[in-house]
Formats: sequence, structure tokens, C-alpha cells
Amino acid sequence: MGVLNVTPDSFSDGGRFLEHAAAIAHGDVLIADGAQVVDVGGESSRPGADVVPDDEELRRVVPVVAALSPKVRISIDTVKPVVARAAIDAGATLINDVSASPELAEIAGEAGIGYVVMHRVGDPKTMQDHPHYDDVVAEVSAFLALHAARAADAGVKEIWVDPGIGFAKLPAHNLSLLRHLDQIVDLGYPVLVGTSRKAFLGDLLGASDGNDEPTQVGDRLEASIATVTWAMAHGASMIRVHDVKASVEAAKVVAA
Ligand code: HH2
Repeated sequence: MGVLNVTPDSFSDGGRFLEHAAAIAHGDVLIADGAQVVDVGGESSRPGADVVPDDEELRRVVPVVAALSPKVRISIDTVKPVVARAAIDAGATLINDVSASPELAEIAGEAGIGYVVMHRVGDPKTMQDHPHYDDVVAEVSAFLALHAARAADAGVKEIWVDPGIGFAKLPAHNLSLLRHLDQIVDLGYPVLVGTSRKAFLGDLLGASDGNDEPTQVGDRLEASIATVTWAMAHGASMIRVHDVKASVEAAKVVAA
């Protein structure tokens, strides 16, 4: 799954693909690089991100979905029912819902398309305030099992589960979830994992360098590839990445 953020403020590529022509051209690059799904988003979900008004998010994503959907499977990364519906009309066949909302699962069920349920606590403004778990793997697994069952009740046939790396998680939580990914795979749904360029990788590499400065977002390719390779080797069926070419090569090696 290649990431296509039609936003001014995404943490790694904000502003690069805000114009429709630039977004569509980047979508074409993701397809040429081997993406099987392109995940189009018009609202950043990074910690501290502002809410985007409905009409602005629609303006950002719908023309991009319409232009790319004849060429590749499109997933719509939104928490807004109105955006999900418009994207489905424009050709999206997967809803990527980082808020695990019952309404979005119902829309997917009615439309007969796929649905991703991701674990998060709170919203982008609050989620990194005080992440706390007694047992992060057990709690995330229980959350995903509950919401996946609700999606099934809403008639969704294709349900993906995602541990939500970086969403209301400390670096140690992210690492525990990756270390015990098999427990999430054991839930019985295909697993999606998104680690690409995320802050915990910068923290990890910065700390290992012996200084407290996180590695910058543009210097996290190798770390990202290490994590997606790990995830695929431990049972993830889809990885959400910015760097599609390198990730597809890693996928081919893991598959072999
Ligand atoms: N991560 C981000 C956004 N959407 N969806 C799923 N299912 N899983 C993820 O891990 C995930 C996601 C954050 O990454 P990005 O889109 O690059 O940044 P931003 O939210 O700032 O646009």
C-alpha cells in the first residue's frame, strides 16, 4: 500500500502533493514502483494535526481518487463518512479508518467494499499525551477483535486489522507490537502494518547514535525497510509505505 497524502501538513510529505496534478503524478509513480493499493488521504493524523473541514477534504481527495481508481485499487484514508462515501463514488474500494468508527464500517458493509480497522486511543490532538497500557499487545488485540467483529456484523466481508503504530503509543509500545505481531495475526484477519518513516524509528536511531536528537524523517528509509521486512516475515499481509520501490523489493525477498 503506497501512501498518497494530499495534505499541507503530513509528517513526512506534507505539502508535496497538495495540488491535484502533483498528487496524481505521484500516484502514477507509486503504481509504477509496484504498489497494489494507493491510500489517498486528505487529513493528516499525525500527533497535533488540525481537523480539516469536510468541503476542503473532499476538494483534496475526490479528483485524485477519480483519476487513479481506473489504474489501481484505491483505499481512502479518512475518518469522515461524507468523504468515505464520495471516495467510494469516485472508485475507492477500501476504507482505511484510523478512528475505528462504527459508521465507517457500516458504509463499507453497505457498499460491499473492504474496511481497515486500526487501533488508536483518543484523537490526534490528545493521543500522545500519556499513552499507557498494562499489556499493550493484549489490549490492542482485544480492541481489534471487537471492532473487526462489529465490522463483520455490519456486513463487511473484507476486514483488515492494523495495530496503529505511532497512534497513542510510546516507542516501547510500538516495538512490543512489532515483536508480538504473531498475536495480532492470530486474530484471524489479514494484518496491515504502517511503520513507514515514523518517529519511533528516528528516536531509536538517534539514541543508538549516542545523541538525543531523533534521526530526521528523510533519513529513515533503511529503518523503515527493516520494520516492514520484519512485519512481512511475521505475517503481515499488507504494509503501508511511502517508499514503495524499496518495500516491494523487500517483499519479493521475503516471499522467496
Ligand atoms: N499511519 C498514518 C496514516 N494512516 N493508516 C493505517 N491503517 N495505519 C497507519 O499506520 C497509518 C494510517 C500516518 O502516516 P502518514 O499518512 O504518512 O502521515 P499523516 O497522518 O501525517 O498524513
